[in-house]
Amino acid sequence: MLPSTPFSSETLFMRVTSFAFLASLLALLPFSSAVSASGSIKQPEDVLGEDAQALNAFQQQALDTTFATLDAEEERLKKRGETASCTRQNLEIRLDYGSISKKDRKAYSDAVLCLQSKTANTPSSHAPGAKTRYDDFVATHIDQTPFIHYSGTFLGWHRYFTWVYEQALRTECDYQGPIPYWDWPKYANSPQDSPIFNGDEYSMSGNGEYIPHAGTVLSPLPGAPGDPIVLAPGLGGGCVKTGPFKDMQVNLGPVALPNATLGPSGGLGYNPRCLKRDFGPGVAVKFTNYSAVLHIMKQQDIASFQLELQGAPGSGSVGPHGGGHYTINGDPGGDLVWTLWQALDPSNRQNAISGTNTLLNQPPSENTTLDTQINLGHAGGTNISMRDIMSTTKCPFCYVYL
Ligand SMILES: [Cu+2]
Repeated sequence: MLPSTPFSSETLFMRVTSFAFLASLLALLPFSSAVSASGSIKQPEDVLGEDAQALNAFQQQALDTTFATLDAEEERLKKRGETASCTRQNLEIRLDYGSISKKDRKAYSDAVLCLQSKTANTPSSHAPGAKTRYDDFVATHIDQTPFIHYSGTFLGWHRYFTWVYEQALRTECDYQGPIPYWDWPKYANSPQDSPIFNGDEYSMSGNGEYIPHAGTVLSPLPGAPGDPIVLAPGLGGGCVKTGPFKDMQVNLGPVALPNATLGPSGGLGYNPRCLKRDFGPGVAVKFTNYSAVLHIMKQQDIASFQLELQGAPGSGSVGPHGGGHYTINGDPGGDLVWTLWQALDPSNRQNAISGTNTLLNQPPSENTTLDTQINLGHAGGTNISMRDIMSTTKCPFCYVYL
């Protein structure tokens, strides 16, 4: 249950073979524990049941609170003769990919293909590899990676990034259906069989072709404690040959891929190749299962919430965000869990921010505040302050996750 985005990383252990793809997934991700690529690993049934229910209860509570807040605000403005801009009537509902119709799934991937067919706004002097509108988003993510991960802007930036990407799908490529997200834990046992990744014409394409390979070893972040994290190999590894993105050409990167060299111009150069994927239950089952996501939801302050989401350096965990990354080799985001978490205690959490403006505060930088400005470069959007992106039901946003 988390939205996802396109991106990259550098110092991060995130390895992003297919940033490209991520963007499309802007709204999806899950996982949990394992070792081989056998596909037989399961979350323990009893634990799954209990934790899934607890997570469900959180989600219901969050929704109730959000609706009550919306209604109260509408009432308040009405008394003053004003009209609320975000109400139950125009609220956008983001849905699990498997819950939207096949027609909408197809329309969604068509819209992503459409973005990939339009010319980039990014000047080639800035990122020679950015050829398409889709690449604009990937390039921005590569560019800003040192400031938007393990930083105070992490959650807000990815929320805005996801939203602007969706606006592009709607306004530039005429997508009219609901915005889908990837329900991480729901498909953690077997992401390759999920409606998102099963490779049929309604999916976001399937796994890469199977190439026997070892797992990925992630070195600790620079300056961070701990041993390398070993990720189980997935069931793919080669080029994606099924579904809507079977002929997709990835232009940018790679960035911070453990077993590959950095792409030209720091990942911003032109480096055309096929879209590769390597997912399987190993990583997903370990890091995006119901227990893992519930663990995040139980964090009481924003610092621990976002740290656990990304995986605390030295903890041996990549967190659900990292698990989603490694499951799809893309950016899973985390807006869904953040949105839920905020709604569980709005008075304390709505405007809570923790961290500085650089990755793990390297180099040292100022604390992120509500006044901190973010932007998405050539991807789109405007300069916007953190203050204006803290709520998903205040302008410019008006959405919830179901
Ligand atoms: Cu990211």
